[in-house]
Amino acid sequence: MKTFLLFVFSFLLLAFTLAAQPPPNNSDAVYVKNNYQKLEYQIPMRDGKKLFTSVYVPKDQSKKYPIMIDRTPYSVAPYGADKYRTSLGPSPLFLHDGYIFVYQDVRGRWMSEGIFEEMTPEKEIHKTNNDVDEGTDTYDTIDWLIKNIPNNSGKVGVWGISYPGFFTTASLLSRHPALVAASPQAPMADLYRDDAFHNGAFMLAANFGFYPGFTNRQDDKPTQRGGSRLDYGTQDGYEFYLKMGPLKNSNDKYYKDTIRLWNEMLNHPNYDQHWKDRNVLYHLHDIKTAVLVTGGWYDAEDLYGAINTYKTLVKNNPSTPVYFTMGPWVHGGWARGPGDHLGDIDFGGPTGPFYREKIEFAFFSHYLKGTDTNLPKVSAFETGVNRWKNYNIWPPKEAVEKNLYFLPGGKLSFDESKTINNGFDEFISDPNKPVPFINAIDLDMKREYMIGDQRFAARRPDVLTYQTGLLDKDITLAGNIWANLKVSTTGTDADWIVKIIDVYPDSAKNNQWTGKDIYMSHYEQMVRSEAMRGKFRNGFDKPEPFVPGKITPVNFELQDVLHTFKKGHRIMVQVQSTWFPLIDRNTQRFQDIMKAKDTDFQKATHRIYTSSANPSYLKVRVMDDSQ
Ligand code: PG9
Repeated sequence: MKTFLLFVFSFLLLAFTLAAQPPPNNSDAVYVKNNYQKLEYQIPMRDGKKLFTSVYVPKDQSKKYPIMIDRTPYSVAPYGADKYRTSLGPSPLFLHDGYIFVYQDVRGRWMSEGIFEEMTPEKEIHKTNNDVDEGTDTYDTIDWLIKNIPNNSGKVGVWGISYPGFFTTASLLSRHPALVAASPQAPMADLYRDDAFHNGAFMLAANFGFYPGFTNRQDDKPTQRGGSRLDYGTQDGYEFYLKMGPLKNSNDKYYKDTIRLWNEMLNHPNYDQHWKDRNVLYHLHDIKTAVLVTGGWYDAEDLYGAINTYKTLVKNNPSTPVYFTMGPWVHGGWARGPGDHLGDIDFGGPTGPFYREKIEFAFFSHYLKGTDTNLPKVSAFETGVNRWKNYNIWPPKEAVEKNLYFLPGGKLSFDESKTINNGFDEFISDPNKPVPFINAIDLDMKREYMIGDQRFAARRPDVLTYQTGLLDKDITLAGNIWANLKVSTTGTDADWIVKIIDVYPDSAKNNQWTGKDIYMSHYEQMVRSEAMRGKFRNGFDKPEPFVPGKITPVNFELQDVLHTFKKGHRIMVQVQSTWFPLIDRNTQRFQDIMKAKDTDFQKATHRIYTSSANPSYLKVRVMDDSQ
């Protein structure tokens, strides 16, 4: 017994000693504690709701500091004035340069009062104090901070990545005069086209996995309790979602209608008012704040948001300074780490530190502290050749629109004359044997799918492949891409997935990041990919059936690229009709797929036409020095 008590005492002594020690040897964490004081407030909004706000003020009170705000639905933890974050600001450069850092739980999330609404609909007209949205909450927050936090310079910046990126974009709608700089990064812009659906196809794995963790609260009661994660019972997402069957089983078998935001996805498969209310792009006018929009070419979540937030701001606010950075990054990949590769692909060196210092830090220092800058309006990383390019506008005006035609025999050419009469290719699409979206076992939306080798798909009979001959010079695509297909199906609905691929020469050598048993020789690297649910071809708010066998145009946009296909490479396009479990399966019948039953899923024979009368092609923007 004595031995046991001695053991317990020793264990407790060790545990106490460890807990009392300063944070692990993270110099930033130590710097935060030594140089900043943490304060916590419940800031009152105009409708009386209070938002929980952590404020970190420099201990050196000999000068004034700008305020940097991050408004988030993901918690401002750690809670408690004696518990500190281990770093502050978009990067440690800000921490060491000295700012007042403000972190706020947005309305309805974690320790803030109110009810959370997905991508809070913007009201535009605010008649009473109850007409609140993210613009008014940001206005009230900034106004309170300026008046109550000592030693602030009266200048405010806002930044955020992903959902906080949306709240940053929404902060612009406060139009508060102190808000001089904002950086929405990977911002959701139109939830229907960002995280929820892609041209009407539902982003299954990403959303099914996201909402239980996000749903730690569905009422007006502040809490520090976190969300949950479903025990899938397997690591094989393809198998799990195939076994789950129709989407209605997500509630019948797992969520039991307990997750409001998940049900909002299932109940709104078309682009209806629910989604139009959650498109902040409609409101980006009369903006005076300088903006730096940041995104990643390989962002699987909010690529649409970054590109279209930039394009909309520039279009609607011609005299406002709007900057744009697109790097070879996954969702939020610029915020930390080297950013020197993704999957098997080498970017020729670190890209993250360059962005954090020469773009992001330079932007905020200029507008908040008056430092000089010669920051170009657009900084875009050119993949394929791994170099940064600067432009005045995106996409660059030099890029010329050209068509890449799908030709018989699996050929691809800029030369339309090569199309022939009555050309078409066909395949049988079976939703019960869907094409995997990645050649890997994973439960979620494994982000490497955006750049991975596509040979696993090319060799399936339900994937059509078209490719150019060996390029005799570099071809650079700069800007968005449109798929213009002529199709037919024996069904009454179909999904069309188009993938643009950079085919390496057989002589290509492995690099330091090439995975085990992978060969870069003849590697088929994904450059850009997108899905289109065919029934939405004439509008996401007006689904229409296909007439079986009738040749029908299906045109849709793929997100922008800046990619060079080098001399000796080939350009490849793959077309398929399932992409699982990245997107849900189409029953290939005209119906509300969210309410489908097992027996609704049917095989269908799909055709892509490659004839002179019904050409299928990609419309791309080619940089004139590479034509
Ligand atoms: N892209 C993240 C997200 C995923 C799913 C739903 C809503 C948002 C994010 O923006 O945080």
